[in-house]
Amino acid sequence: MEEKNYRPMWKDLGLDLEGHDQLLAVLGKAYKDIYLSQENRPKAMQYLDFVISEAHGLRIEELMEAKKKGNKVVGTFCVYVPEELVLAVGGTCVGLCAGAEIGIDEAEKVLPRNTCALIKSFMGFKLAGLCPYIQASDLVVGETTCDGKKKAYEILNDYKETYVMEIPQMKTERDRTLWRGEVVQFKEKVEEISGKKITPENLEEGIKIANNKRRALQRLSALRKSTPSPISGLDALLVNQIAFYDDPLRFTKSIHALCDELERRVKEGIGVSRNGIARILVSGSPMAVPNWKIPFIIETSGAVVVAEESCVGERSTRDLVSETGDTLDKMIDAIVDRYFKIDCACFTPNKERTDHILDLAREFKADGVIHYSIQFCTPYTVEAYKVEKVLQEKGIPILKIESDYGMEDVGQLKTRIEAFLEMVRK
Ligand code: BJ8
Repeated sequence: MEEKNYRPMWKDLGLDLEGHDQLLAVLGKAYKDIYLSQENRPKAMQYLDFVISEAHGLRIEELMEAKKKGNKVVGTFCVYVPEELVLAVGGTCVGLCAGAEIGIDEAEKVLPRNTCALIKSFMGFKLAGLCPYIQASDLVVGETTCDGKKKAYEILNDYKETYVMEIPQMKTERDRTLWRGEVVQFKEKVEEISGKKITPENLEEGIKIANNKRRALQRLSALRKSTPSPISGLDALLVNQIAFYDDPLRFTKSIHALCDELERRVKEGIGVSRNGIARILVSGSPMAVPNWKIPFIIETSGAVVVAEESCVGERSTRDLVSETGDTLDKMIDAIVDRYFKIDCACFTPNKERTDHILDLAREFKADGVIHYSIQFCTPYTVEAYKVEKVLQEKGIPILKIESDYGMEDVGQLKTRIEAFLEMVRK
């Protein structure tokens, strides 16, 4: 099939064409080396291969078509942004590029060097003109989670207007009231940019679409409890990453098709790994596309990742919005409650998260936990102490690692992870 020429579209979006070509070449090679080299992948992963290959092409074209019809694109960096409200007005929520070491020189002109890689990455993508999603966004939404993001949004705002939602840091009734106010204000913002009113009818629809996507991801997650796991951690991570930018209806259908295949595999005892291989729960900072480094190292060291306690994973999919509300107010309350359960390390105290890690380790029969913090991510790096303590009390082996998006530490990480797996297997 002849390759489509998206260059005119990228030019219209204001991308740096030369830098963008280089980015796609690097990503294509990394994908081939990391993903396509895996053995015994489910056939249904071909859909995900296609989506990733068209992440900057066909998907952007679809968004531009939707925009022509008056539907808005809302770019986000955090799972706190309630996508139901955007879906209610026929809009699309997209996760913005933040997972590659890109435009670092540009980013470091405006940010300290010792800033977390995720923040440097989204700044770098914007400043170097390499993220078509931010260029296509009608609204970019930041949030007051960690200090690094919060302050970086002030700078990002100089280059792309950034609307910031205030996320409370505790979970008292007072904090819930604040959060409800933020959700209502965001609803008004969405109405303003779209020129459409959010009604009980269209919000009900938005809630269903988002919940159905989560249900499909929950089904996938549950299948990974089987021994042997019918899918690799790398592939499951990819599914969770793509959930942030693919068309939600098409994505949901495709993930159910993948789950049908995985169910057949489970029945037949077919897995991506052999029985007896170490099962690892990865916990910590989110891994945005194309941050595949840690699961790649784990899975090429003789183990399989069975779950991710992370925003690109279980944390963003485990809770649904209650569908029982019959008035706008009740629906907003249901949204507020659902998002308020998110146990990001930015919260204090955050016992829910450590409890949840224990539950996951048990449910997924994990032999050990690898706690991953992006270097300079204070919330997750500091909270790792509590996570380690709780797991050690229960006799669950844990390895704490910190890393950025560079490849310089791969050898060192591999040595540490192999030693950990060796210990876990004994
Ligand atoms: S709800 S995890 S998506 S904030 S890695 S930028 S925390 S210094 S990404 Fe997150 Fe929302 Fe929380 Fe989830 Fe800061 Fe840490 Fe960097 Fe982070």
